[in-house]
Amino acid sequence: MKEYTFEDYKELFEEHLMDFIPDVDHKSITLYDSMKYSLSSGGKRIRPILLLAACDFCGGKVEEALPYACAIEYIHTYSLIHDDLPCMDNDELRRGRPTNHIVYGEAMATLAGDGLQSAAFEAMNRDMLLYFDDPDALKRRIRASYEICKGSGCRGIVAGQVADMEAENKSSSKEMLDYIHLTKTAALIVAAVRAGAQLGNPDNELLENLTVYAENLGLAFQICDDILDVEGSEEEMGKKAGMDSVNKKATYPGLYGLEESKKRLNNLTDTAVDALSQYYDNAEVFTRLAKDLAVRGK
Ligand code: GRG
Repeated sequence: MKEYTFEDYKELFEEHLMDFIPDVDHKSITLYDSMKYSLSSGGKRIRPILLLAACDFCGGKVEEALPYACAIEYIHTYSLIHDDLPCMDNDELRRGRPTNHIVYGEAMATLAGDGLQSAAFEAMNRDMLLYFDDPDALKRRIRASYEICKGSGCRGIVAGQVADMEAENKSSSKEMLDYIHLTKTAALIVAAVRAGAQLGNPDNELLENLTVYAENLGLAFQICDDILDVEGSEEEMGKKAGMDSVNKKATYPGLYGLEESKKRLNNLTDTAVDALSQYYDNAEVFTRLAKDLAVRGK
């Protein structure tokens, strides 16, 4: 059986990135081009890598998780396109390139986001249709799809985006800041890990440990993004730095200061790594990702 490294998951994912984007009628080719523009502009692919790794970790078949890995990256990419729109964060740079609406206009960018979101659900449903005569395999896929629907919905990133918008120009409580980070960022990371796990055969303890890992990683991920927005460069982030303070966002450095934010980033990383410590070297992909992230935010 093949042992995958972080790079192997990424390479496999990149090979299949466009597999579940439906062939559109030539008359709608601008929609296709606009979706492809954002998808293929080189994100870090953290969520699909986590999904493939969690499936593998829980004894599932990595190649069979590809429709779900693509679905989560399509949803993530749609959320970035919409987040960058003038009516939201009004950003002009993403993944090191002009944002979708700068290239294709606001209306097309909105529709590219919509198209990516529905392509995600189409990919998962098309896969489930193949397993009607295998109830166990079908159940695993329904569970995985449910995790992704939940993380991307109005208790997940959409709620996070609303809370993030409404917290602009206000002083937020610590509780509110945690809520924003848990929904805006951690929800899709938790969805990636849990969906991948569901495609394998995890026992309750393993699923719980992976969830603790993902929640802590998700919070650490957002704190790292907040720190880089203050201290990082445009080149490092692929987007304009300093925008949180321009937009008067609720952020960790804003509420706790940089030093405290870095401490919290380290504590969250330790908690994430500890959650999987009993699995030793087998959890290397997960622990390396968490540790590399903490280094980025240092
Ligand atoms: C539902 C419109 C809508 C938005 C949801 C995801 C989101 C909320 C907003 C996007 C902006 C943002 C700062 C989100 C926080 C999560 C985050 C740090 C996203 C960037 O993810 P990376 O670093 O990006 O994985 P790449 O480009 O590498 O894929």
